[in-house]
Formats: sequence, C-alpha cells, structure tokens
Amino acid sequence: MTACTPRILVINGPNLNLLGSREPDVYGTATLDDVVNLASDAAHAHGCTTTAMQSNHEGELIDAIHAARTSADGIVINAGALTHTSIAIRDALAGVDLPVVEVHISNVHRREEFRHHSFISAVADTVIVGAGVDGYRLAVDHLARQLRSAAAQEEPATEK
Ligand code: CA2
Repeated sequence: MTACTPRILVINGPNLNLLGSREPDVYGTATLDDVVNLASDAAHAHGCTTTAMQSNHEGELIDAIHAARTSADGIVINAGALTHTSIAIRDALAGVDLPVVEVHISNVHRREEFRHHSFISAVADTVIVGAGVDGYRLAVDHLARQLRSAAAQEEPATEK
C-alpha cells in the first residue's frame, strides 16, 4: 500500500457551470455536477481522490492552481475560453510543477479558428479534446494511473 492517497484537482473555467443548460449539440446534456461525479468515480477506482472547483474569474483559477502546490498531486483542467487567451493561467500551471491534463469537451480544432490555439497545451503533459464529458473520465483515469505508478516506485522495498 502507498503511504498516502494521490489527490487530483479538477478545475473548470468560465461558463462551464452552464453545462447541460444550453448548447447540448456542442457540449452534451451532462451538468457540471455530473462531471464532478464522474471524475470522482474514476479517481476512486484507482484509490485516488478528487477535489473540484469551478470559477468564472481568472484570478480565482490562478489562486486554485497555486494552492494545488500543497493540496494536490495532479491537475485536470478545462479552462474554458481562457484556454485561448490566458498567459497567466499558463504561467501558473508551469509554476506549480504538477502533472497537468488539459481537457476540452468539444473538438476545438473543428470549431472557429480562435479556438485552435491553446496557451495551456504547451505546459500540459496530456491533452484530451472532443471526447465529450467522457474526456474528464479519461483524464482522471490517465492521471491516476500515472500518480499510482509514481507512488509505487517511491515506496521502499518490502521485506520478505
Ligand atoms: O470544449 C470545451 O470544453 C471548451 O473548453 C468549452 C469553452 C470554450 O470556450 C472552449 O473553446 C472549449 C466554453 C464553455 C462554455 O460552456 C457552456 C456550456 C453550456 C452552455 C453554455 C456554455
């Protein structure tokens, strides 16, 4: 057994609190609560935990990323439209030295040109786009496997 449980912070940015209420053709019908629950279930399947936060404010997202330095072992982030504009969020993620998985519900590359560039992708370890809200499950599953395997390698060898 590992000494402690890997902790995953799931961050959602602007307007993602509206999931399930509008634009079902683009974002599906699942709500943000559904996303939080599916991420939590995926983490628990690996013996990991999740904490979820959503904010419509860039500074609050940055504060949450900074706080993750001491409260989380990895980050799953859908920064919403700030993905395409925020160097500040990119710098925050680069500064915390945690594994990062970037998620987008829609296939941003099949949409308007302004959604094609992400400031986050260059500092993310993994990027998942266009899998719908299932992308969060894939992201947590991937990150949890990585964190569990890193924790196992750090464990001292057991006596036989
Ligand atoms: O596909 C994604 O996950 C996005 O990050 C979602 C952002 C968008 O700006 C990015 O380009 C791609 C927008 C989130 C808005 O979500 C809504 C959900 C339902 C109704 C209205 C907005």
